[in-house]
Parts: sequence; C-alpha cells; structure tokens
Amino acid sequence: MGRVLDGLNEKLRSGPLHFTLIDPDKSPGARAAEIAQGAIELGSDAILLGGSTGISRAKMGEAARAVKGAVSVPVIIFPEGPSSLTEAADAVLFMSLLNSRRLDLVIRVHALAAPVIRQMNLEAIPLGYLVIAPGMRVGEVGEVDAVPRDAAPIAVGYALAAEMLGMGMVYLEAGSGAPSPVPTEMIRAVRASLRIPLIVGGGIRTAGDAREVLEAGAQILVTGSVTEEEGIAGGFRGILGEVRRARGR
Ligand code: 1GP
Repeated sequence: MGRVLDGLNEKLRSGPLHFTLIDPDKSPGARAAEIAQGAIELGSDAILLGGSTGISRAKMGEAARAVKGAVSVPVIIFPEGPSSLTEAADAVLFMSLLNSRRLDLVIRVHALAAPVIRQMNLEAIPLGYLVIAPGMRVGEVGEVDAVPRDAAPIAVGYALAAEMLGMGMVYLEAGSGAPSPVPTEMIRAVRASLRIPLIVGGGIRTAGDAREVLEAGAQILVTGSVTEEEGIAGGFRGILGEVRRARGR
C-alpha cells in the first residue's frame, strides 16, 4: 500500500472523513487553492481534483500545484482518463467503473495509464467505482447500467467483488448534482458486508444529507457541487460539522 492510502486508513480509525472535490475547469489554479484552504480549515481531509469532461493536463497540473502550495492534506486526482494525470498530485484514484458497459472504463484504459502513473511516481489507490441511479453525467458518459436505488443486494455484490479483487476502497456514486444522495438502505447493506472503506458521493448538499449518509455507515463523504455553487458557506459548513460530530462519537 502507499503512503496516502495508509494515512487515510489510519485516520479512518478515529471516524469518518470528508473529501472536497474541486473541478479545475470551473475553479482553476488560485480559485482551487482558495476553496481547498477554506475546506481544510473547516476540517476536510483531502482534496480531489477532477470531475468534468475535457480537463487538460496543463489545467490539472496548474490546479494541483496551486492546491499543494496552499494545504498540507493529500491532493488526489479523480481522473476522467490518462490526460488527467499530473505528477504535481500525491495520488490518483485508480478506479474501475464496475458497472460500465464500456470495457475500456472497466479495465483497458488502466493499461494505458499504469505505465504513466509509475513513471510519474504517483500513488495509485485501487478503487471500485459503482454508479447508482440516477448517475447523472458520469452515468451517461460512463455508459453504466446504473444500480437501481432499491436494489441494495446488487450494490453489495459489486462492492464485495471489488474487495475480493484486492481493491482498497469502494465508492458509491449517485452522480454529481444528483437530487438526493445514495439511499441509506443501500449504504447500510454495503457497509454491513464490506471490510474495506466505503466512500459515498453525489447529491450531498446539506447537514441533514450528511447526517443520514454517515449514520448509514459511509466512511468517507465526497462533496463537490455544494462548494462550486455556494463556496465555503452554509451547506458546506453544515456537512463538515456533521463529519466532525460523527468523528467525536
Ligand atoms: C461527484 O460524488 C461527487 O463525483 C460529488 O457529487 O457534486 O453532487 O457533490 P456532488
């Protein structure tokens, strides 16, 4: 395992974590650094960079350098493909889109990216990425057979398969901007079976959303839209407050 994953696993022993997703297309360089700094001051545990289509390597590099200069938490690439890679980050989510109909997103693009990741000396965090309905844009672009919201056993099957394939984490994704987060019943069922950390993201906008997802057993919350739209304001503060509260439990 690598330094970043080890560090996160160590931190998870004291309770749940929060990752702030920043899209370098919408928030380039200095703006990304400003959001990151505000997020870390409120207690967020890592910065994910990515999330939209067509981010150039130059833009990723610029954002990663700016964020690295502003905060000391891990800066992790949330890739849309090999062009998202930059050696200015600490690690990359090396993710298989488990329920995609596109073989390249399940495994083949990884064979192109892996030598580049090794050459850049980036840590690869092996991750099973599962899109739950509605899936939003990632569901469309990723051509997924989205897991229906009432089909918890399907999510459990995929999550366990990811664990048994040796992946380090599982990410249940409702899609950026989803009207509501991954259903709590599904989170509960996956968490009850899974032995590796469970990330949940998509549609978490309020303290109430965060509380429900945390109570259901999510160990890492990812939020993106709430800061892109409102900055480090009400919704985001409330979410971080819930994560801190859950950590104190
Ligand atoms: C998207 O899970 C992340 O990949 C975050 O989603 O933008 O809805 O917070 P939101």
